Amino acid sequence: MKIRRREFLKASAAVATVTALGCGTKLNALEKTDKTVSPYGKNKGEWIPTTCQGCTTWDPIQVYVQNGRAVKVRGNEYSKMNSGYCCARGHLGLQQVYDPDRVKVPMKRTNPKKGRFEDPKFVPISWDEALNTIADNMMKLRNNGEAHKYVCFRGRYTYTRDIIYSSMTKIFGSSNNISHSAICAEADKSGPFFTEGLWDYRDYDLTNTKYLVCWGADPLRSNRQVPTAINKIGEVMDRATVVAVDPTLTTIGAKANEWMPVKPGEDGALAVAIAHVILREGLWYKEFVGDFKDGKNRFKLGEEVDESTFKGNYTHGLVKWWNIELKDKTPEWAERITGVKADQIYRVARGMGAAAPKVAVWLGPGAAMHIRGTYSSMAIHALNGLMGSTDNIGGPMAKISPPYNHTPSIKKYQDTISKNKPHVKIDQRGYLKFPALKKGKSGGGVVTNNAADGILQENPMEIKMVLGYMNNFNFSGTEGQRWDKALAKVPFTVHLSTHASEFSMFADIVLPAATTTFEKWAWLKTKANRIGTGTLLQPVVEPIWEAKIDESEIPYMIAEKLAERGFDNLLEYYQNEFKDPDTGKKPTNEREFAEYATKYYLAPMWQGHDKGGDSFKSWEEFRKIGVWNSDPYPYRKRWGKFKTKTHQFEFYSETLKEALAKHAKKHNVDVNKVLEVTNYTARDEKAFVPHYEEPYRYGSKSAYPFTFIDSRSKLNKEGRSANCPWMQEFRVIDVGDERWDNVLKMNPDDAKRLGLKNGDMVKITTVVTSRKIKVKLSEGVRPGTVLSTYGQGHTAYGRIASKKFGKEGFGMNNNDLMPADYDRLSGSTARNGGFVGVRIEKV
Ligand SMILES: Nc1nc2c(c(=O)[nH]1)N[C@H]1C(S)=C(S)[C@@H](COP(=O)(O)OP(=O)(O)OC[C@H]3O[C@@H](n4cnc5c(=O)[nH]c(N)nc54)[C@H](O)[C@@H]3O)O[C@H]1N2
Ligand SMILES: Nc1nc2c(c(=O)[nH]1)N[C@H]1C(S)=C(S)[C@@H](COP(=O)(O)OP(=O)(O)OC[C@H]3O[C@@H](n4cnc5c(=O)[nH]c(N)nc54)[C@H](O)[C@@H]3O)O[C@H]1N2
Ligand SMILES: [Mo]
Repeated sequence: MKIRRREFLKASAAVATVTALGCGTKLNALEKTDKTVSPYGKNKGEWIPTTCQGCTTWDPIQVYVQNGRAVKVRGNEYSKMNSGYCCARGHLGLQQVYDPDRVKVPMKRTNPKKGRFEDPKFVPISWDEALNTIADNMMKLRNNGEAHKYVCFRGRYTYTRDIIYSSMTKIFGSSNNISHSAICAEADKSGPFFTEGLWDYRDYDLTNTKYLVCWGADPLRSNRQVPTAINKIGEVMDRATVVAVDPTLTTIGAKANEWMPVKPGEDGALAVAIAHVILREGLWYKEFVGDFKDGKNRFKLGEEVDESTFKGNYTHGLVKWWNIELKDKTPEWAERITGVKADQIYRVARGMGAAAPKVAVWLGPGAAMHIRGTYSSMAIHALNGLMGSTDNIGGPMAKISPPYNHTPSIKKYQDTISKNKPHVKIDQRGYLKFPALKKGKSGGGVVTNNAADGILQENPMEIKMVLGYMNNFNFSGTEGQRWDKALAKVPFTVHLSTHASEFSMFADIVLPAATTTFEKWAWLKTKANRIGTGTLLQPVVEPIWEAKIDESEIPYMIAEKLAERGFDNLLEYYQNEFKDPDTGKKPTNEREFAEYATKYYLAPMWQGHDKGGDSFKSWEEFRKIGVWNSDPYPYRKRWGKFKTKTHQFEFYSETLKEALAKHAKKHNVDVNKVLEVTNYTARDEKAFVPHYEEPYRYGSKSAYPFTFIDSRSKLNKEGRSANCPWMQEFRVIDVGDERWDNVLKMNPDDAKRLGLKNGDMVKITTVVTSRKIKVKLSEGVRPGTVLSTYGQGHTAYGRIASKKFGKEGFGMNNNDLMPADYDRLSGSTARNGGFVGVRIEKV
């Protein structure tokens, strides 16, 4: 392993040729700066604020820049949401921006054949040729009445996203803007929404919590406030009890007072058993939940309770929930299902009750992103309702939004094509099978991963042009093979990317995108520590080679080319609506546009607002600080004002009931029919309360005896860090993982039974396909399960990520093995919850 690494470092330092794209031209991205820059510490430099996008913490950071070169990263000292820290992923950014394998100039495909292992035979072209080709293709669609056959795919993004994603798509004449959100973590939001009307990730009051339950999330590794969690965990451990609910040993699990190694997908059973104990033992937080009118607890094993005896305070439907679901759900029952011991369930439930309301149940996608995930998500989050901890001291809470300008209306710029575009989307959201009930609306959410099937089926329309940015769906979506087929079918695809990733390999044109964080104008909203922030991204270095900003410069340049061809609505919109807020000047080129647009969105932060928190005198001042902090979130802000149907915390979800009824009515069926075609087991009233559903599983237990677990690395920047040597070198910081490799972790007891030892190669098979991978024995996975950390198995991206570019990567991409299916109530792609059965054979 070491030899290979040394060889690589030597090779990449000497000459960086753009072999990644098969272009053959010699371009050395590092040449100029390497000669002029002294090592960090000797030369005077400057700390410039920007924002890390290594994960969804969106950490305000600073980059140390010497002679135009970024050399060091740290947390932004002015940020109150991260306590001035950043994590390991922040540092990896340096190897992304200076990666010799970056796409450096626009590229054109010369091999018309498209396939995963088909060499695109990219050749470099000028920006002018690239943009002319794109504009010609777009105008052809418009002229043929086919503008709606254009689709924009968005992966990771910032809040300047609407410029390319929404406004450009819609003004052009298509409804097809498809985000990555449903391969991310939508089911993590659906539980909080159907209980308390919050379609969002929560903040957690770690400074005051006395009982922290990390459920299918590892806040020290991933989720959305990593630096704060790392910074605070010491004092949390001193003050609070910490519980990890995860079938694998995570970092938080290793530190926790209790590890509940739940069987994958059985979380609902654990949650309702905890709720059962809390109710039977009268441990709920009365001030929030309410109480029996005479103060006498009637929750007795197996007994129905008369609803009229209970009065809810800020909650609705507690007795209904008991009667419909909880009354028989004892810890002993749950032990048989979850594999977690009954006495541990009692202990945790009682501990939570004693700490209430300072209890934070930190729900993550691990417990929610599976085929019946919305109900797990509801059951787990409902515990925050019982504890009265939601929006309360020591608990989970909503956020304060920073002051900002909204995206300007496109109305004035819409011609008849734009106005009359069909309002159906290629991901089939809102179809009977895909309720995707974001914020309670049928088809309100995205079904990202199903867009591949939509394209293949030409339903609801044929797709003739794809523009994707910062996305890599044939790598990041389960059963990505479908994306390969879909993309091979699309006649014209453009990818805005820093690297020749798996998606780029299907593109007709690849445009060199500016690296987020380092080369980009944009902004983000984040939260942690009860502080909402608005945080700036600015170019801390000049773009490498010919890179341009995906969410501002490139759409502007496309708009110019469309205007040359007689369609100037988009350019007019960009120029009239994104003037410099300081001078009122219209942008005259893409660079000005990128800065003005960012200034425009952030103007209230530096021009004045009445939101409390920080204020700045000028744009220049804001650029130096880089982050706006709110005042602390006021506790109990939403009590009595939840955005549910009853404005209460709903243990019986009137909100879900209404949403399901509307979706059913739209399709002339009843709610039970919806539940049947969407693969949930609940019928009738049960569908409206948080409850346990047996996990849906692909592959019988006899043919596929193991359950597959997908987890993420501390060093994953979603799918974007595998080409960084540091990511490969330090992989050992994830429990059981190996450097420069990808291993299948297996419990030693199972390995013994199969006669396997460390390093043996096995064939792993699911209902989709087989792969070969090395086995690693690890006590950190429960017997009966196997685990592979997501992020390896790139066949493209660069010379590090893919061991042999265009051919094979380290180990396997988990998504190749996992069947594409969904938690259809939220539209989410299933990747957790043990829905994939696997067979392991020695090879
Ligand atoms: N099995 C499995 N699958 C997963 C996950 C998992 O845990 N397990 N995680 C899921 C989650 S939570 C998410 S959010 C999605 C993310 O999935 P996607 O939204 O598809 O994002 P990435 O996989 O990070 O790929 C982004 C692509 O953008 C390009 N790129 C990289 N850096 C930049 C840049 O700075 N600018 C631009 N314009 N382009 C860039 C590269 O081509 C890169 O491949 O993946 C999901 N997929
Ligand atoms: N290091 C790092 N941090 C990140 C990202 C990243 O790529 N890298 N990406 C960001 C993004 S986009 C997202 S969406 C978040 C997601 O971040 P998290 O909320 O932390 O989610 P995952 O990292 O996917 O972790 C899922 C956990 O669930 C466990 N799990 C799997 N199946 C089950 C189950 O059935 N029940 C239970 N209880 N647990 C199960 C897995 O073992 C794993 O530990 O992280 C963000 N932060
Ligand atoms: Mo995500």
